[in-house]
Amino acid sequence: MESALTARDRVGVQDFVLLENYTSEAAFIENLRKRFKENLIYTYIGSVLVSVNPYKELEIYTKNHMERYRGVNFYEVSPHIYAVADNSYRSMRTERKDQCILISGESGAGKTEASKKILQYYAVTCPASEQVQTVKDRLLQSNPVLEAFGNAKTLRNDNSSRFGKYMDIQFDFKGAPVGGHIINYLLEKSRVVHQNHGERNFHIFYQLIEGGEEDLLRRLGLERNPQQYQYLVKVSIYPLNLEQASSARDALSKAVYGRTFTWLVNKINASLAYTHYSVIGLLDIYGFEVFQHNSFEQFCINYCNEKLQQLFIELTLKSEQEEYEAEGITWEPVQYFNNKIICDLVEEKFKGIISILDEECLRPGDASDTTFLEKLEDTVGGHPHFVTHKLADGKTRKVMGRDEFRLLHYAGEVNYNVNGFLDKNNDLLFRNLKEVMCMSENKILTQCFDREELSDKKRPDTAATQFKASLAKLMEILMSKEPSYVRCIKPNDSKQAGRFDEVLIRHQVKYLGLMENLRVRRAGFAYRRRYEVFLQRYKSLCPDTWPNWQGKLADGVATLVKHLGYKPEEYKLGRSKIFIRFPKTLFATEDALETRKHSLGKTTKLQAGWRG
Ligand code: AD9
Ligand code: MG
Repeated sequence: MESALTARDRVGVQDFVLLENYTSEAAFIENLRKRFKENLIYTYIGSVLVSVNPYKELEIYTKNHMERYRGVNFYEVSPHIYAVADNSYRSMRTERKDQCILISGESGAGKTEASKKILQYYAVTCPASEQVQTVKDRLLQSNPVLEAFGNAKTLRNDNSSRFGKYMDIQFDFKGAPVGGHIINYLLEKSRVVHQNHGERNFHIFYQLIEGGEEDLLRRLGLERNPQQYQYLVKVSIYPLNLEQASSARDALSKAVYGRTFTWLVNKINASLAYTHYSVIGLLDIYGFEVFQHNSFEQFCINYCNEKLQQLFIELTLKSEQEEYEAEGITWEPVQYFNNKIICDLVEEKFKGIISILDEECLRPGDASDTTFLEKLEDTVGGHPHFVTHKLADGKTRKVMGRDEFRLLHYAGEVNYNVNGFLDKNNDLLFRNLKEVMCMSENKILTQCFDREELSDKKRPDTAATQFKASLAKLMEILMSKEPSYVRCIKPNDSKQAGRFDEVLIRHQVKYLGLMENLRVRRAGFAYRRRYEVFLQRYKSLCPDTWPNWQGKLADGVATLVKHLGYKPEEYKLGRSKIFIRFPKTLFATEDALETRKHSLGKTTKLQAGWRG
């Protein structure tokens, strides 16, 4: 039989906080690699779940697995997306606090799959009446509909979500899912009129043309062959100087598609609306993006990630601090990088990049992408997180283009090319085209293009300002809930099972801020457990606590650790939990338990800690 020590060597630790050398990125990645090789795709950093896309079907999502995680303490079973789902559900029920699960990671890392697994978990394990069953079905079935309209094949992911999604699952007081509500963010409308080489338009077009009934196609005036349509087979996330007519056509197509998508989300919401008691929100949103060529879209996406990182740091630190205070343990301040400075650089009123961009968009005359960049240089040129080709002494930085600015994000540096920023931010549609849409006989179109909009003299908010406002709302929603985090990692760029591309993974560990996360989590104590859980597991190691401790739990734990020879600097006893500073202390105890069980010819019930 394998000892705990060799198991640990082979499959790594199930929680990164148990890494001896927790500040070492190499040790972090080695632990991921060991586990990935054993098909253990999930690992914790405290309560954060790190998930590596296996690119193959694993037998870990069966009904039996769901049952195994139901109502079980987070630490008693091996790390799993179901444990996160179950933990949020139980916190919602017992603490009566709304929850949210934030899923992040780069394209193809497995965010959408993770969110679907969570939804399936609730659909199977939560109580259901006939009416609830209908809602469960609708919640599950909203996915294929939204994926048809909102997902597309890209170079990175054959089923890439081209919109951000926040979904509330609403529960009644019995804990049954009774409704839902979806908010969509920043659909990549430009895909309707242009796709990069090797990518496709939204799935729905091909599904419609290939799968639509003859009668439907005839009514819509469509041919069966996708090759017929320029928008679906265009080959060259063209130079931009298109003629005015075609750019107006494109603007119309984008507006029609974008608004129809929002109409669709509203329809689904109406079908899911129900009076509810508490909610669990799921956020499946684009992760940090750095490409060879980064434009307005990446700027928005990375800004969104800065905001989420800020929230994450604030909430993680806050919850650590609150736990220490609740347990009566002195708080030890943690040094960390506060990325508020970057959020401000982007979003500050008057002085931030979005304000400057808006100013150029609204300025009549010679405003252009170039003048926007010049204004940025004048206004935020001295900012420590902003760089252009211009050096302070008037010379130029050769490695940067003259049409680029670089932001030093918390996750790394990104160069943004300003070409197209003004157009994309303006997102304008000719008034007469709007009028035509309002007069359409198509009911959906007339709902999407409201007549009131035509009489409204006020210029609509720019794309970036709308996005900023929707992010501010999202932050409010998330702040009002108790968060859980799932950080998804893509193991390679070729969508292959079993390939662990270290360079690519190291990048993501950095962009996801995982080392910082671990540092914050490990700043004080590596391990903490409620007294009853700790005592139950290790009581057999001390004659005074075995087979049962009759006194106070805290006294039992104190007796136990004294017997085990814990030194005072190695642990602290709080009100309801023991806090252990170093993993080695815990490992020694765990090994002692393993030895004892072996000598008795048993295996330990809780192998999860070391066996994945
Ligand atoms: V994007 O930002 O929307 O482009 P996601 O959402 O992060 O991206 P997605 O969930 O779509 O990625 O996963 C990409 C593909 O990886 C899926 O289509 C699956 O083929 C594969 N995948 C992801 N997670 C799992 C998993 N847990 N088990 C098996 C998986 N395959
Ligand atoms: Mg996705």
